[in-house]
Amino acid sequence: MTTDQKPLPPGQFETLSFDRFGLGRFAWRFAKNLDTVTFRIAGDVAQPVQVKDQFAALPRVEQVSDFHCVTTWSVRAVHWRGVRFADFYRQVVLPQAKPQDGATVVVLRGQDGYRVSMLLDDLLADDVLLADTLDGQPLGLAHGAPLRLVAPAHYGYKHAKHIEAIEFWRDRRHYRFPLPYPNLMDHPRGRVAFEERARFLPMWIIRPLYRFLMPFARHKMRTALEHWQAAQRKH
Ligand SMILES: Nc1nc2c(c(=O)[nH]1)N[C@H]1C(S)=C(S)[C@@H](COP(=O)(O)O)O[C@H]1N2
Ligand SMILES: [Mo]
Repeated sequence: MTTDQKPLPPGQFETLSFDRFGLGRFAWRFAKNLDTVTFRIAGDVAQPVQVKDQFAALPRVEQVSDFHCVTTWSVRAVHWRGVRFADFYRQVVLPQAKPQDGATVVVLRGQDGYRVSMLLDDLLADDVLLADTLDGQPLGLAHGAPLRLVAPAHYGYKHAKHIEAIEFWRDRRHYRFPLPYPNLMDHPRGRVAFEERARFLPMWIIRPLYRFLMPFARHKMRTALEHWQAAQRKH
């Protein structure tokens, strides 16, 4: 088990509860498949692959890591279980999908329509997981069931939840951060240590702006989750 306990990075404050969070426009879009890990590998690959049993065969790891949202809240010591992205890449993507040379822009898509890009090199780091378990429990709707990305060195918005596709592209043409948030609110890497919160915008605008917007997004996510939970109880 790897443990990763560091002082809070620049511009972050600690929150004690780990809540459902995300872009407001996805609050009311609920993933339908919460139980079965299955997703496509696509993009500039020789052979698109639907992953299912291959995933269950990969080695599993546990990890405790801090979680940092770009809107300035952090949760310490989150306990995940899953598969290292690097193992998935080497044991499934390379031999089965056979990405073309230079297919290093990775786009992760969620069942709710969310999408985000990461650089392949960043995903191959030791602490990047495709996680299906949080605190010993399946992820649930709040935290990205059935499978989500965990990349502790990167802001939370890179941690795609409800993964339904992972694409490997040779360029960024196939990717647009979800509207109405233009690509300038995204950063190709989004590293926490370097405050890569956004491109172009200066930190003295972006930090207070995000901190101001955060409670509205959190409230919207919580209301939607409570609504979804009430509907589940009726069925
Ligand atoms: N599918 C999907 N993944 C997503 C999001 C989303 O709205 N939809 N929001 C991102 C953001 S901004 C954050 S901070 C984290 C929140 O993870 P949590 O809900 O487990 O707290 O999920 C990220 N992944
Ligand atoms: Mo976030």
